[in-house]
Amino acid sequence: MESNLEKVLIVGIELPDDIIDIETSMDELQELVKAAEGVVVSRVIQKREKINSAYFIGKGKAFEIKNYCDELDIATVVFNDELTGAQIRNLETTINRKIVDRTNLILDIFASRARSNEGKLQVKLAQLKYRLPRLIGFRDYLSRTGGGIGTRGPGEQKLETDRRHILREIDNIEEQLKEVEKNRSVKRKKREDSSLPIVSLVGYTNAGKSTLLNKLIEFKDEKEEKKYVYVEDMLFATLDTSLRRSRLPNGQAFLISDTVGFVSKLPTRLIEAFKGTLEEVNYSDLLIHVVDASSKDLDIQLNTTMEILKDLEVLDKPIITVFNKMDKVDISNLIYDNKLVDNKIFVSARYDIGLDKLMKLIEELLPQKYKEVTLKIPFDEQGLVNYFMNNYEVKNIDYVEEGTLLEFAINQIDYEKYKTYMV
Ligand SMILES: Nc1nc2c(ncn2[C@@H]2O[C@H](COP(=O)(O)OP(=O)(O)OP(=O)(O)O)[C@@H](O)[C@H]2O)c(=O)[nH]1
Ligand SMILES: [Mg+2]
Repeated sequence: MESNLEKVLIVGIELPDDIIDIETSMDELQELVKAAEGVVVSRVIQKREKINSAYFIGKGKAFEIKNYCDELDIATVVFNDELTGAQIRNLETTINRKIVDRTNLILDIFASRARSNEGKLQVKLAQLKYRLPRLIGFRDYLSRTGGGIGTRGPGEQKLETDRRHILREIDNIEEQLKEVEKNRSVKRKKREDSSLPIVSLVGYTNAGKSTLLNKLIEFKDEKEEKKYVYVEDMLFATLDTSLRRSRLPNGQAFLISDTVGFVSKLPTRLIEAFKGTLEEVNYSDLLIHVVDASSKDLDIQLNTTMEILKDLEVLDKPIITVFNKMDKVDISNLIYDNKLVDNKIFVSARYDIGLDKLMKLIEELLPQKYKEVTLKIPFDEQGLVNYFMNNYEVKNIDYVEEGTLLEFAINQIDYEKYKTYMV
């Protein structure tokens, strides 16, 4: 298999005002290359005062890199930051290899992973918008290199390089996305009617969000079917939003959503494009911010997620910060900025540590306004009895002449709807 992987050299520059340690950032870039089905053969880091506007790195360094590529038989050079069209073209001419920047790499991964129609449209839109100002740098290598990293489109479509065509495509996709958006609001409306609270999992990619979702739906009744989501030790395993049902210890049913993970230097264009998918987060009642506690750069992970949440304007919602993978680290060794953390809890999703406590915390923090009621449901409305039995912890059930008496704590929305049944 190894021989099928595209051989890649990664290049980064270290600047005086870097927030992220360059080695850490390059490690992550290496993981991204892996996720794009490439293999990193070597890495080059250049320390600079500022970016070279023509070559990104120094021109001399570019020649050096060309030599490495010849020696090591490398096809593709991936840069740790976003490049301009001119930089791509100059680097390509000098190094004589395919040049891919971090943004394009991420777009490429998303392109090959997107499954839903909406996801594909979102990625395609982001790709076209990325390409538009860089066409000079792109035309050549698309024809020369024959595919691979940086050239993939969603659903195996070859990416267009003609300017007018791209502009038309952008309009076209934006129209289609509006249509999809409309349909989604319909679905959301339906969900609102069902009045179940929504809890959203958010956080850095590979933190364990999907693993946690799979564990939290275990709390459902035995008889209900559990639809597990995809888990993989790889960046961006999840792209599409999934929604599942679970149940709190108090019996209250709720919906839990899993969505795309974040990464540092995530292209803003991509966040823009994914705002539709991430909008789910806007409609949730509680956020669970999952962090990989064993990561070397906890603060970067915490910060990246918090910045994006701020961008999505959802910081007013209650947040539980879940430090996951505690099976790998000692609590006393954790170093992080407490200002980035709310309602923290330490768990291991994989080894079932702390999950009962987490459920209790969700129950506590999920804003819910309940009222103790007794409803009398006429016998010809058995469906309603089933609904309450399925969604609430019914404390008492009694049969009288005119119907079924149910005693339980009802939520605000259902209360308004069914208060005529109150006795
Ligand atoms: N050791 C350990 N590994 C875990 C734990 N939870 C998840 N993992 C592993 O971490 C990797 C990533 O897990 P996922 O659940 O796919 O992570 P995610 O946050 O959904 O990632 P993306 O979908 O890529 O954003 C998998 O290999 C999991 O098995 C844990 O508690 N302990
Ligand atoms: Mg996932």
